[in-house]
Amino acid sequence: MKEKNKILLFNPKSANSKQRIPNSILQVGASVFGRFEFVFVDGNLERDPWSVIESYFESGEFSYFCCTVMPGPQLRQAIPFTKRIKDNFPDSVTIWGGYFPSNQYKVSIEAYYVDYIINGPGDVAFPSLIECLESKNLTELNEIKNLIYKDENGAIKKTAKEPLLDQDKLPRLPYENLNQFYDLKSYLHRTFLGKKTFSYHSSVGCPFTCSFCAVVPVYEGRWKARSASNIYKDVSYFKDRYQIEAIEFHDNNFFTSRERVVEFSKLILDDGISWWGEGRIDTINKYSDEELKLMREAGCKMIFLGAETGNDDILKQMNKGGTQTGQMIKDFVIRMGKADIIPELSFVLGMPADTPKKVMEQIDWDIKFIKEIKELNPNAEIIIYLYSPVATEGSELYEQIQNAGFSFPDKLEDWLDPSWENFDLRKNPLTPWLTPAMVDKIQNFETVLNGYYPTATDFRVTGLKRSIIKGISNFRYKSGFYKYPYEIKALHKIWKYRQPEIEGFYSE
Ligand code: B12
Ligand code: SF4
Repeated sequence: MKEKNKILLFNPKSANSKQRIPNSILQVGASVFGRFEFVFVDGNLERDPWSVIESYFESGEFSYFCCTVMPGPQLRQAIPFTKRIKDNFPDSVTIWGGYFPSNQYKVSIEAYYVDYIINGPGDVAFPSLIECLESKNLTELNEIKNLIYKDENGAIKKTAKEPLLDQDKLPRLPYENLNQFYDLKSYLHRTFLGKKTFSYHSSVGCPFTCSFCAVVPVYEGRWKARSASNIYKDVSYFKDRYQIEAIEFHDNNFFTSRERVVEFSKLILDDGISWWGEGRIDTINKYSDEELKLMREAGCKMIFLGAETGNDDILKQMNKGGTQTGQMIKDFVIRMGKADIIPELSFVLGMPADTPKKVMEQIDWDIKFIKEIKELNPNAEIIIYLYSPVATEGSELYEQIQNAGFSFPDKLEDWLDPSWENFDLRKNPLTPWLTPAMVDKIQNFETVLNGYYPTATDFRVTGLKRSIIKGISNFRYKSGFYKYPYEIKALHKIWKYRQPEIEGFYSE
């Protein structure tokens, strides 16, 4: 009889083009490499992933359907496929991991078709769970850290969190193994940074506890990183084997340790590789001008930064920790201009306030601030999100949003509703304090802004097209008349203006 303990690791579709290496399932694969047999199915590269999954399970060799889940579009495959597995192969075990089930764990584990959730890092939790299930000794489940499950009485159990592991001691990602399923070259795309861009995740968590951020409930202000020399080893492997020209670092906060960034910059200085990462303004503002210069010479072309707002009171309310102020954002974009590194600033508009008038005033204030930033550094890229609350229970902001009448769906399938998907994309808030007029104002301003300042990183809108859009948006931008910007929208549509806030990072 065939052994029936194989594992299927599934990455639901999250991108229509420029698919990235599915680091989440790759790292989960690393954790069981050599111990259990596993296969990868990448929804980003399969035309019909369900038929691939089904044929694996029909072979009778698979027991474990394991799925990584981010909020938003990934749910479109994660939910129905997991349900079908449970319905069609009732003996199978379904395991979810990633930010969605870690944060929305109640609604996820309540679904009859999700058996287990790995809450945060799965490097030890996942192999321990499989071993426990294989040994059929379920009494030991509660000793596995980072696990969420229902006990025999149907009560939800959330086990203790494991301390973050030494990232240098984790097993190497099984790239060659993934390559047997999907040619690694299909993950190395042309971006603003270079012809073949490699995606890498070099640290876990974040030392800050911003009240609106999904990383906080999972990592609780902890951060641990791979050393610069270890990152460089992997980069060199991809440079030698695949001639990569660029890297996008997927860390929540790549620049947390200045020493690590400086050391990495020195290592990669002569490789001619461009790179991008996410950081905090108040952290990077502590870097010296020489260090910024070194980073730029070493290939750091652009940094994504959560500016959120220039209003110091709201910054406090967001509990960003650290020392960021509106003035610091202004000083910082000037420094970045001098260092020739593009600051990509994300703003969150539409925070709750006591009265609708105050909400609107704050929106107007933020719009004015963003315009000032653009004047100080026209190359600064601006990304505007509508505030979508994350349930960081216990925070003041969480109480405020609950009091304002907001709540998440109480059934997993309800997350498939288009309005919730848009909520995850931070495009259509279901937040009761934002009126349609407010949402329109923010979105219309964004259209006019993108018209007046076409994004520097979009290689599809260049030359004459750029000047035309800019010319047409000029009056609106300067006069503050943002309503009904249909003519700009039409041009963006024709020339396929990208939306970095939906499509992912700068470099789509
Ligand atoms: C790469 C990435 C993407 C890629 C696609 C990734 C893919 N899978 O194909 C793209 C750019 C398409 C993307 C899009 C979006 N993303 Co995204 N993305 C990331 C990013 C930067 C890295 C993910 C990653 O590879 N991590 C590396 C791996 C190793 O870490 P990990 O996923 O945490 O995995 C570990 C554990 O979580 C666990 N685990 C994870 N999955 C599984 C599965 C199983 C079975 C098990 C056992 C364990 C397990 O074990 C792993 C190893 O320890 C994360 C932030 C981050 N740093 O993680 C955001 C992040 C996940 N994305 C996020 C969001 C919101 C989105 C969007 C929905 C919206 C947006 N505005 O960006 C869009 C959706 C658009 C779309 N079309 O789908 C948020 C989620 C927030 C939340 N509320 O939960 C994050 C956390 C960013 C953030 N800080 O806001 N994303
Ligand atoms: S600094 Fe960024 S990643 Fe860290 S908690 Fe704040 S928003 Fe989240």
